[in-house]
Amino acid sequence: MDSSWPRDFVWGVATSAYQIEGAVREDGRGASIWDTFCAIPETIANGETGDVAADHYHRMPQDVALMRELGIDAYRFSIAWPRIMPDGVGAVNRRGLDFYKRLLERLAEGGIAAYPTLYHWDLPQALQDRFGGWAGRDTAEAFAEYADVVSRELGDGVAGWITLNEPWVSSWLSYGWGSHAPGYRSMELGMQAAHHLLLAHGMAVPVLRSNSPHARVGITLNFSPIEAASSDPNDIAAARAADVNVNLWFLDPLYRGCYNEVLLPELSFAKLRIGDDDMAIIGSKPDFLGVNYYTRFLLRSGPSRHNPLGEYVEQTHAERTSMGWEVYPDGLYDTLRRIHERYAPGDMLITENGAAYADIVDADGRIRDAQRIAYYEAHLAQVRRAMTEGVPVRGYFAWSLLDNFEWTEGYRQRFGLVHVDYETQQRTIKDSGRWYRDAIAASRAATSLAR
Ligand code: IFM
Repeated sequence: MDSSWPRDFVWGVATSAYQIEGAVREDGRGASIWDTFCAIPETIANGETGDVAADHYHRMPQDVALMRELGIDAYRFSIAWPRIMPDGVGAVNRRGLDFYKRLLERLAEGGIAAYPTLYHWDLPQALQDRFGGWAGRDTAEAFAEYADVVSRELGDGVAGWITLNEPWVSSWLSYGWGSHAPGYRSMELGMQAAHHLLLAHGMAVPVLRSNSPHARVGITLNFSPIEAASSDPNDIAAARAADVNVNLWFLDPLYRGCYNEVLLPELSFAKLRIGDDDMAIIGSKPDFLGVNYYTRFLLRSGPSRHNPLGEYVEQTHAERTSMGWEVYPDGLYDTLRRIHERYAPGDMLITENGAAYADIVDADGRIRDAQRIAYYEAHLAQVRRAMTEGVPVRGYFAWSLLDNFEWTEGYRQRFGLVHVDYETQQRTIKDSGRWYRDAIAASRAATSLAR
């Protein structure tokens, strides 16, 4: 890998609470919508849940030690809202806060900068029951209250706050397609949930800035180039609408103060409830934009059982990860250029990028995951290419530190740089983890030589 990275480039790893913590009924944590969703039969592969996950809640010191072994600069994790406020609003659970205080202390001891995400999809069930979750405006108000509590208590130890992770997933996919918790299937609700998530972000930004003045504040969005599967005008139109929905829906209000006028068929802005000041609240610019990138999609128009935008078709002969996602590193470069040219958001962080493969533990205990190394090498080369052309990417967080609960895919998809044996909870650094460690070390050595 090219080792000429800027001296202050941030090398990190990322995780999220529900995917690794487990301990869902411990120390006063309330229920989340993912606990409820996982309990619905045939929703999650093999009927799995996040009840135990990678048991990080009990193994946090060991996991921070692993981060130190990898030599990372920064750790992106998420805070479980139901641990802090079991009812979503009101009473604060000290034991939940203490867990994250201990985590921040360990990170500080190891010289690792903390990048907590406030919302990575585990909404307190109480807010779903009371307000309809993100379909209700009150959930945005509740989020601002939660952001206030957390940033007052933890703000000193944080380098960068991320308000939301991939709001496209927690709105359109969760309320529109029904694929994620809470599992609703109404595109109107998806649009309303998306708006309330943006509003929640906008309300939280000034709160975080005031309680945690040394930290930077950002938001993380997911991006995937979406191309028409053929030159058929219907496919082209479907891909255009899907591209706006997936890639631009959140950027337009954040950086231009309005929604994109290209809507999905059968939706109308007339049905969207927007308060008078909402767009101004949403438009208070974040300090950085978090970019999550994995793959691209080819879309054919027409009905699909799983996807209201059309039907995703496979690119023939393409290399794929075990998620079935095409390995398409150029898409990361294209995405970064496009965002930079269209919105000029300033600093960007790659807050997730990585690949799931069916890892094999060899007889000697090693995991020789050469494909994952190749994935990282190819994608980092595209990040570097974009940077060389002036796109201000300031850091990169590999997804993920550990194998973890991959939502509806359960534990069968392994994204970690570190292998987790779920029977014993034993951690083993994969070859990709060693490669990442060496790549970080090489980039540091190159910059110190250049000084
Ligand atoms: O595991 C997820 C993560 O929670 C959000 N971004 C995509 C990852 C891989 O699917």
